[in-house]
Order: sequence, then C-alpha cells, then structure tokens
Amino acid sequence: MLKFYYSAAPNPTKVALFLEEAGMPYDAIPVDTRKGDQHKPEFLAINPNAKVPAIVDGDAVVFDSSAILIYLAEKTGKFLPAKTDKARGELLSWMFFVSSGVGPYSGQSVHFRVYAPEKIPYAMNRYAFEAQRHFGILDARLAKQKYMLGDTYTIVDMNVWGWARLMPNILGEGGWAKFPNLKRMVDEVSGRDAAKRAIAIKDKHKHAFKTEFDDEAKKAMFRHLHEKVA
Ligand SMILES: N[C@@H](CCC(=O)N[C@@H](CS)C(=O)NCC(=O)O)C(=O)O
Repeated sequence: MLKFYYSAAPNPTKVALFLEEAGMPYDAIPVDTRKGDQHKPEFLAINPNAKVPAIVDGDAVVFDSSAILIYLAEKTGKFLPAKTDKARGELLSWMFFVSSGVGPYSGQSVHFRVYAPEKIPYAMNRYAFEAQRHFGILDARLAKQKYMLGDTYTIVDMNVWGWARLMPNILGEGGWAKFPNLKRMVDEVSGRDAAKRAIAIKDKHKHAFKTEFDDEAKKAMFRHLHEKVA
C-alpha cells in the first residue's frame, strides 16, 4: 500500500486532497515536525530535505508536493488536462509557479509576520508583497475561467488550494479582500467531501500532532536559531 508521510501543514494537505479525490488506498504515516521526526534517519532516507510530504509507492520514492501531485496524476490518469502540448505546457508552468513562488513566499510571509523573534518591517513587507503579488496573478486568471487550467478541475487547483485556503494566516485578516475569484475557487474546493476528508486525516487516524511551538519545536524547525552562518 502507498505510504503517505504527512503532517497537517499546507504542502502535505494538497497531496492528501489528491489521494482522497482519486480514492487511492494509502497508509497515512505522521511525521511530527514540531518533535523533530523529519530529522530521523529513517525519514531522511525517504526525503533528504527533511520536510513533508513524501510518498513511497512500491520502489518509487517521491518528495516535494508538486512532484508528488504530478507523479500521482500521471500514474492514475486523473485530474490532468487534455493530452496536448499546449495543456501540458500550462500544467507544468502553473505547477512550478505554485511550488517556486506561491508556496515559498507564503511560507516566508507567515514566518516573518508570526514566528520571527524580531519583527523586521522590511522582511514582513517584502514577503507579504510577493505573496500578495502571486495570489493576484492567480486571481486574474480565475477571473477569466473556472479553474486554473480552464473548465476542468486539476492538480493545479489542488496545489493552489493547499496554500490559498490559509489566506488569513498568510496575509492577515482581510487578506482575502483583493482576491474574490481565487476565493470562489478555494471555497468550492473546500466544500468538496474529499477536501473535508483530507483535512480530517489526523482525526480519523487519531494522530495527535504536537501543537505547542516551544523550544523543542523551534529547535526542530528553525535550526538557524542555533547556527549562525551569516
Ligand atoms: N517544497 C516542499 C516544501 C515542503 C515543506 O516546506 N514542508 C513543511 C510543511 S508545509 C515542513 O515539512 N516543515 C518542517 C520543517 O521545515 O522542519 C514541498 O512542496 O513539498
């Protein structure tokens, strides 16, 4: 059975959505990143980058959420656009746009606004600005069409949903104000039964992830606090 290494964070939740949408059987294996599970040798053998999500499917090991979504979609033939060069070009462009832009800028926006020990206005503005700019590009596209690739719900929408559903955490209360079209798509996906199941995996399996962001969590997730490199 496919093994899904996960936590309740945004990147694993996109993959959970695909698995639930596709009705694929899987074994959900919790990786409690606030306790440091991501640095254990057995997990590093699966993902040397020490982050979730990752999957093991027979002898295939895949990490990074966009890579996993593409792998699973190609394997099952589900949630992909038409088989044309034009559609594949769009699929890859928007998948990489999410993984290299939306995800990292959203993550850093949350980091500097919520978690950074010093509140640095330059960094807070830089990352909020870039996150907002990326969401604006998605919103403009969704003003013209129902889903990111047209009329069909695909892995690009799942990829976007994983981050955009957390808009208030990323850009603060009122963060949705500028993105009505993106909100329409995200609300629609959130209303799907598969999305509700994806968010509820930890409850279904009674996986109790650590909630406190204490010294142990900081040591596991913010290793730069203990190692000065610049
Ligand atoms: N590019 C990776 C990023 C994965 C990532 O940042 N995962 C976060 C959760 S959303 C994580 O594992 N954080 C734990 C840590 O940084 O120690 C992907 O898209 O999967």
